[in-house]
Order: sequence, then C-alpha cells, then structure tokens
Amino acid sequence: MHACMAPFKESNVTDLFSPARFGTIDLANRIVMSSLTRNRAGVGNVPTPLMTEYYRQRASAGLILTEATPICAEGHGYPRTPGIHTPEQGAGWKQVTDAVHGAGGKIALQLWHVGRISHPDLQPGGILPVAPSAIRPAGQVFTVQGMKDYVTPRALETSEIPALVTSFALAAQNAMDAGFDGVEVHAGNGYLLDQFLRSSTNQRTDAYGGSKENRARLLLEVMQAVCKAIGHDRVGLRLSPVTPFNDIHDANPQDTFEYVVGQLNPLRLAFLDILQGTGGASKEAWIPFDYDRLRALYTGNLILNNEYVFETAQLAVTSGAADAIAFGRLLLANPDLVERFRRGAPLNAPDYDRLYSGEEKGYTDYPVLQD
Ligand code: 8OZ
Repeated sequence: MHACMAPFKESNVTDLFSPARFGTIDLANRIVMSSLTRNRAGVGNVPTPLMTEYYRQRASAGLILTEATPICAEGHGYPRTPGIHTPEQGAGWKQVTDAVHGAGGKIALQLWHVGRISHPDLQPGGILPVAPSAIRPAGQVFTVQGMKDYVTPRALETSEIPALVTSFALAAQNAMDAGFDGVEVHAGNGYLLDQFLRSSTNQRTDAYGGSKENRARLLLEVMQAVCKAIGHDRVGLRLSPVTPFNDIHDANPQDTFEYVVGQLNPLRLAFLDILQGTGGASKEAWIPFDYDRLRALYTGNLILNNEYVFETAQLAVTSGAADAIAFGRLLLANPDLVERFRRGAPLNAPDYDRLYSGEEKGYTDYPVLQD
C-alpha cells in the first residue's frame, strides 16, 4: 500500500485513555479503581444491592479492584467487610459482577487475610487472630463495641500453612464462580502476607521466616496455588514495600521486594499493583525506595498507586514508568472520573467523614457530569 493510503490511526501514543490487555483482562483504559475498604456489607458479610450500585457507577474505569475481601472467617479484622467464603457472599458478589459487566466494565476481587490486624471480637468463636509471630501491633482496632487495643496474635504452626494456602486458592475459585474477571492477592499494608514478608513482623525460625527467601515463601506458595486454581493470566498482586500502615516495616525493603519481583516473573501474572510511598503517613515516616528498579526487573504489567492526579498519572503512563495508574479517593468521589479526565472537568472532593460508614451517603450519591 502507498504510504499516503495507510489507514488512519487515532494515536500511537500509549496514554491513560488507551486500551490495555492484562492477561485475559481487556481494559478500555489505563485508569484503575484502587481497592477501597468501605464497610457497607450486609448481614453475614454479604455484598448488598447498594454495593452493586456503587461498583456499577464506577464501571467506566478500565479495571475495578474491589474492596479487600476476606478469604475465610479468620481473615476478617473490620466490621462489615464482604467475604468470599460463603455461598451467600458469592451470590451477592455475582450481582456486583453482573452489574459492572452490564455497564461495560471489568472487575477483579481483592483477596485478603488480615492476620494480626484483628481482634477476638471479630474472629469466629472469639479466637485469637493468627500471624507469622506472636507480636502485638501497636494501636487500636475498630470493633462493633468501639475501639479496643490490639491483642498478641497466635503464631501459625508450620503444619497450618498448607490449609491457609488452600484457602486462598478456594477463595479465588469462588471469585471466578461469582463472575469476576480475575483476582488481586492483597500482600500489602501490613496484613497477613505482608506480615510474613516484612522483617518486623516475622520472627519465625521455620522455612517461612528469617531470610528473604523464607519470608517470601508463603506469598509465592499462595500465588502459585491461586494461579493453578484459576489461571495465571487472571491473577494480580498488591504490594506496598514501605507503607508503615498497621505497624510494619522491613529492615531492607529494596532487597526484599527486588527478590519477590524476580520470583514473580516466571508466574506471568496479569498484573502487579504497587502502592508507592508511605500511604499518607507523616513525612518522618518516609523511607527511600527505588520503584524504577522494580519496573526494570519486573517483566509484566505494572499498576502504580500513589496519590496520582491526571497530569502525574498521564506522565507515568506515557513515560513508561507504569502500564496503568490506580486511583482511590478520586474514583470514590468521582464515579465518572474517566470522563472528567477527558474533559478536564473539575473533580468532586471525597466526604472523609463517610469513608467507612454512612450507607448511601458519601458512597453512591456523588454527582456525575451533566451533558
Ligand atoms: C483502610 C481501612 C481499612 C482497611 C488496606 C484494606 O489498607 C485496607 C484498609 C484500609 O489495604
């Protein structure tokens, strides 16, 4: 064909509005909804019609990552978080996935186990929360009876690990049965898998503690089991190398997380989702970390998340620093964020008083642009 007859191409530029393929998941754009805990599940921690409406409203994002969702009864650490371990929960989530798909969106379930970030009041039969080691987190936990001090968790026996790994795989299968496009394993923010990964919370002397290889072992076993259960090209992973949230840190995060990323490469996941920085913690909590090194080492699709705004997100994608950007607060307050970004329209501010309560208020009542 003569050059002047080449078919017109809209743009060769990979930007926030360009489509992407993460494993088997086709994203209409590279604007991802970050996982956000909203505490509005119903009786039995079942997703409700209100939650269905909330996710449906945000279906124009290229991919929705659901709120963190416990894989088993012991994985809960907050009131009213929806699970994925009972048939009723699966049926509730099916309403959500149908609604999002009906609106043209894609949605992956975030698989969660809180480990020590819980309390007997939130555990089945009032048992102690489990963790890699019996180390009590500083701070308090929100229970139905108000704030209470964290307790010293029970260290998991080595013999309990295989069943824990299986729970992640079963929950992933439940998610697929509920119609999700994939799952994201939550291994960040100081929850169970992060408690194994980072040195401050893991003092084990078995094959799951000590060296970085040992601390990463549970995560890698979970990722292998989940990939085997539902296919590697539907599986993502959330990491947060230096977030101090939930009283956690690593003595050498660059070394730990470069090792993890190297081990993930052969798994060929659909995506890796990294929360950069300290997640809103004070400036004194700042810890240096070279994310470009992870980008260079990792061979798959990378989602970054760190209080991005349109301009910084666009730059991250066009420069190749990331394949997509996850937005939390902006998508929470702007269901039509993709359209607002396109038009350069002003943004609604989040209602911080109603992040974790308020039913439809501060949840499904944010205004959208009028034509
Ligand atoms: C805020 C409140 C409760 C849970 C996380 C799942 O940080 C959470 C969470 C955040 O990943």
